[in-house]
Amino acid sequence: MLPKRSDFPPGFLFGAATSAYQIEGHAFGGAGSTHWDTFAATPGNVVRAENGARACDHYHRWGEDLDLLQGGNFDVYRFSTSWARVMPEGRGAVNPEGLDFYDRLVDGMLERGLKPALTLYHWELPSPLADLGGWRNRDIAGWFGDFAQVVAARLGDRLWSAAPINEPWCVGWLSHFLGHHAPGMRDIRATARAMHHVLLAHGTAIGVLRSAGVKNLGAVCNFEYAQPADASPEAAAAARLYDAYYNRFFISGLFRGEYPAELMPAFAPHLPEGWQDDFATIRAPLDWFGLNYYTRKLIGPTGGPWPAHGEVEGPLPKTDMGWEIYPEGLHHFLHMARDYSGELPLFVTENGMAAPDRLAAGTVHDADRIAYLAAHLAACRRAIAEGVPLHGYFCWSLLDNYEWSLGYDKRFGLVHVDFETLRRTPKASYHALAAALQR
Ligand code: IFM
Repeated sequence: MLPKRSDFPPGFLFGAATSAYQIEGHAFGGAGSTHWDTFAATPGNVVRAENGARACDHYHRWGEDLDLLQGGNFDVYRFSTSWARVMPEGRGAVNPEGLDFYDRLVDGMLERGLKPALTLYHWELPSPLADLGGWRNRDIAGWFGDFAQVVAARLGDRLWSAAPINEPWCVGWLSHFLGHHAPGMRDIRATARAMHHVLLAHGTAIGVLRSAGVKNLGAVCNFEYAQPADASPEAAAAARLYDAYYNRFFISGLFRGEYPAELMPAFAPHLPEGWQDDFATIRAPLDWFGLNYYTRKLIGPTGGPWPAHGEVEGPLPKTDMGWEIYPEGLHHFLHMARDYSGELPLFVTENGMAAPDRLAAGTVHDADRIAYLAAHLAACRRAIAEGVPLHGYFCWSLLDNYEWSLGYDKRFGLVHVDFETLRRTPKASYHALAAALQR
């Protein structure tokens, strides 16, 4: 059973989240090439080499999608701008059609009583910037600042909130060390640089947005609970290291101006020269902090080169991603975030599950998703009761969409999308939330 709106403190906000490349349809409206287009076009990277060319065709169906948010009784819509739609080359010329699209979208939210919560960058790096080294190149902080300036000038007066970059860990580690996401690199020097530059770009953009008068600025990081795979000291050390580069690197940089000590022996030699001096920019004051949370991992030692650890399959029920369902992890990270950010308002900016949803007789009975959301909302309520300043919760995601290297198979939506006809069908979870969130 989902808790009701009235079970949360007055003013607590409920939202749903999406991202540009995952839903818009990047073939439309003059958007430039991104590193996801070329990554997907390279065999072996993405299931069936699927890409975001059409996705959910949100570019043309945005009105219907905003109606769904309004009909679901949501307060806030967390969306993102595609850098390559706004600036097809990543620098220089602006695509007026792209900016017009986001302008209409923001006005459409306001007309429906939805608060626009912008993320500037959710992973579709313009290809010409990837050619220059992308996140490995320190200049990206300036390029990103210029992009932030363009978006702020056009949308800034109507945004409810803005965050520069979604999930720095994915931009850095997942994409440059594990190679699972574009640009598909597997190199420790590239990783260390990307992880640092993503924070430098974040801080630069916060400065630009603040000067442009944009209000309510935050950061969004993703967290995964790292549980030792067994009771050995080796497993404890392995989980602690995983926790350091996954869960503490970015939040520690943002709020304490330092990186976790246990990472430094392996990582420091690969960080760009003078990295310590960048914390003045990185620590730009924030108005809120957002946590994306889905699962836990059991971590044990493997031997071999650093970090010499790996995942062990866990015993808990799993989502369609193979991710264990572990709401206690969200409770843990809400407390951890408060330890770093003090009394800053916190938001769960993403939480949800992929399920093997089937459309039958016009409905999707996703009882598993309702149970997942209920368990995680209960973890939120517990943290609030313990004094954690949690101010809102966003479901991932409004729509079934492009799940990156897993293509269109993994359905995270509250609303089912038929990727042939693009027909939207609200699932049982959507209806349950709409009822729970009635004002
Ligand atoms: O789909 C992604 C999203 O782009 C970022 N956070 C996690 C989601 C599920 O994997």
